[in-house]
Amino acid sequence: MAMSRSKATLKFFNFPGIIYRMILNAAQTLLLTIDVQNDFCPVYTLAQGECSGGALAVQNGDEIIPVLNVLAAALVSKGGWIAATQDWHPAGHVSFASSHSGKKPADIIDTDNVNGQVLWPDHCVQGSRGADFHEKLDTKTANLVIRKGFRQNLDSYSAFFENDRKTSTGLEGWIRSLGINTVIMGGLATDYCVFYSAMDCKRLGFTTIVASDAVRGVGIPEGSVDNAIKTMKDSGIVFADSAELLERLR
Ligand code: VGL
Ligand code: ZN
Repeated sequence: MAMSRSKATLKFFNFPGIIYRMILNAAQTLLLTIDVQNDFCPVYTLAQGECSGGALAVQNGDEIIPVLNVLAAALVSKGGWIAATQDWHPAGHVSFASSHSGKKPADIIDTDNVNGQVLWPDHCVQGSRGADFHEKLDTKTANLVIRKGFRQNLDSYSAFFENDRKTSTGLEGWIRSLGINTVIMGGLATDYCVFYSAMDCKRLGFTTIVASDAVRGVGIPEGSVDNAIKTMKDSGIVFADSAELLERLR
């Protein structure tokens, strides 16, 4: 038991200097929960008590919710910060395959604003049940909800910048004005919204940590989850599981 614990530590805090020293000062730390919405989860409850499957369900996506709730509770109790993003598209959004004749989900097109836009099934339509946060996610503790992808002709994966890579969501300013310097990320999906958010976060100069047991991936195209994880680690983004993070939180 003790052995596997220290192995996990070595595996996740594999950057020189960080492994022994990393302490998370709650007052300067944000938990950023990415897109834990019904449409990204395999099953969700409708208002009438019936169930539906998410339009763009990530396999086992709902398994991360209890992990995120525990992290959020711990962080809040120590004076930390919580923000949650919500994918929030108008009907007929540019990222929907149904908006382009002859196209199907997973096809890739060039749009006015973005080359290489992946097309998706209709999902997270503004005001729909699918766009709601999953009912098990504790959103009471969220200090900020940030919506993205609400422009008709522009998609957004990252919590910081839309897919033209220029249009800000405002999150960076909010973080800086509160003196936050460390962002712990979890949510959906590892290879899209978590990936782009984490890469922007790191590039903006914040210490960026992915809660490794609080993310799940889409896997389109094949290999995208492994590629995303490798690119994040190569960029200096830290991967740590929630147990490790809880231990390091002050
Ligand atoms: C996402 C595809 C389309 C995500 C959002 O949250 O990762 N993926 N829109
Ligand atoms: Zn979307």
